[in-house]
Amino acid sequence: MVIMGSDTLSAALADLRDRVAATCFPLDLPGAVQARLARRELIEQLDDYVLPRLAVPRAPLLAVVGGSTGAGRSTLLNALVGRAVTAVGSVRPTTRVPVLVCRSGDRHWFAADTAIALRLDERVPPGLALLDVPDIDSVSADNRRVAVRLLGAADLWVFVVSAARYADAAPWHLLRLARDRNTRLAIVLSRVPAESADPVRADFVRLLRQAGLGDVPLYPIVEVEPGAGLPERNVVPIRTWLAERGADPDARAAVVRRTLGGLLHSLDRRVPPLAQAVERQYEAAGHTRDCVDRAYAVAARWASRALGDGSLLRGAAAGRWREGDADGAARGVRESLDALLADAFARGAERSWGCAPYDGAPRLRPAPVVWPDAGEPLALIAAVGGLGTEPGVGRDAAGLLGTRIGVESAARLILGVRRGLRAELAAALDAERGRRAAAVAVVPGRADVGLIEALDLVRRSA
Ligand SMILES: Nc1nc2c(ncn2[C@@H]2O[C@H](COP(=O)(O)OP(=O)(O)O)[C@@H](O)[C@H]2O)c(=O)[nH]1
Ligand SMILES: [Mg+2]
Repeated sequence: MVIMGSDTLSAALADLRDRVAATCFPLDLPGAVQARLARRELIEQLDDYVLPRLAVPRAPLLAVVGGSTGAGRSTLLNALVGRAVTAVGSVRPTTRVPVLVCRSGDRHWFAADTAIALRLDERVPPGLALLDVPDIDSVSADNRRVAVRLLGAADLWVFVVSAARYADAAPWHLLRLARDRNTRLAIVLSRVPAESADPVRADFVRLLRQAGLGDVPLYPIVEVEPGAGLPERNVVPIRTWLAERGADPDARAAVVRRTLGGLLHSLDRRVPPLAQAVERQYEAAGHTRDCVDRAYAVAARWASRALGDGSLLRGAAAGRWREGDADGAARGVRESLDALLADAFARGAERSWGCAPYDGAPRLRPAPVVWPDAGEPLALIAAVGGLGTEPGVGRDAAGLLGTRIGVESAARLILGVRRGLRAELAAALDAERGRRAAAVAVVPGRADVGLIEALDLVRRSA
């Protein structure tokens, strides 16, 4: 039961809407595409229909005249009003800008919107506003989208299907949607050839029953000569059906209750899968983060050990040192540091391969790093040589530096350079870890979303 104008319900729905808007499904997991679509539809319906309708329960009923290209929607709308308020055309798509027709006294209910042309006419039945929308099967995707959105914003639908094309898929998809949402609906079978009116109608009714729409009011309109107006005997019943719906506040409230109730009811079906999709994203993001964190932590530990065990002083650096070329040896150390970092990157990449499949590939090569050496090649050489505790090049360099600037100053300098090297290594690996996990950083936490709690609140308020 929908309590019209209930502030609690409006507040609960606004909260649900914001929570739905806060979801995102950036990871290409199974079901993510559907979740993105369902999210958008839900937000649009809440924004376009449910929330505005609850805010102004006494506004006129919005009746949309929808249907496929050339079905004769605009022709029908003009016949309903009794005047050419909207363009009829054989060039498709005929209805580009939606046209809203209402009585002048009802104009204030409709916000000025440049995307909709407003026509005032006192012949519109009281309590109603009629809306001519683009074709649901328009060649233009934008038009199709506008049409479906406007159908979603309406209290009731007059859905026009032409006798020539009633078997097409496009109208049935929307008719089933209306059925599932319990939208108040009348169906017009237009342009029925007079000579085959009975079999065409019978076949259409059979399809309606099959689609679970057997009890929807059906209004056939016979095909007329080009330029001739639609027969009043066909139009009057449609006008009457509409007029009855808008006639008085109770009748209007009944329509709104039904359409709004149908939409609210559909939330029970639509919100839980969204919550599950959020959960799947959350779990996948957590798994990715853990795996990437572990991979780069292992790589960082390995690099840190290699930095201090003298292994960087083997090879080219040692050779140049033995030739008495300290600057050359320091250059060799820097080359070894580059190789060490590249190796650490490769280790991190290897361990995290496949655990962040939604992100870009891991980088095997780090960006170039400027290694600290405090302007003193001896300090750099000693810093990667274990502070003189191991025999060899590093110890020699530390000893030489000690005799030059004093043992204490040398130790301080070497320690500082070593700290700097460690920090550079850690920062480079950490940046790569962050880059690898960046794609999942936007996935909201499970508790932040609270869709089911918000849905429960809507249920309790409705
Ligand atoms: N001969 C004939 N033409 C019609 C009939 N109904 C609509 N049309 C024409 O079909 C074309 C499309 O009609 P329109 O109302 O613009 O269709 P819409 O695209 O659904 O709005 C126009 O040229 C109309 O004049 C009819 O009963 N007989
Ligand atoms: Mg039209």
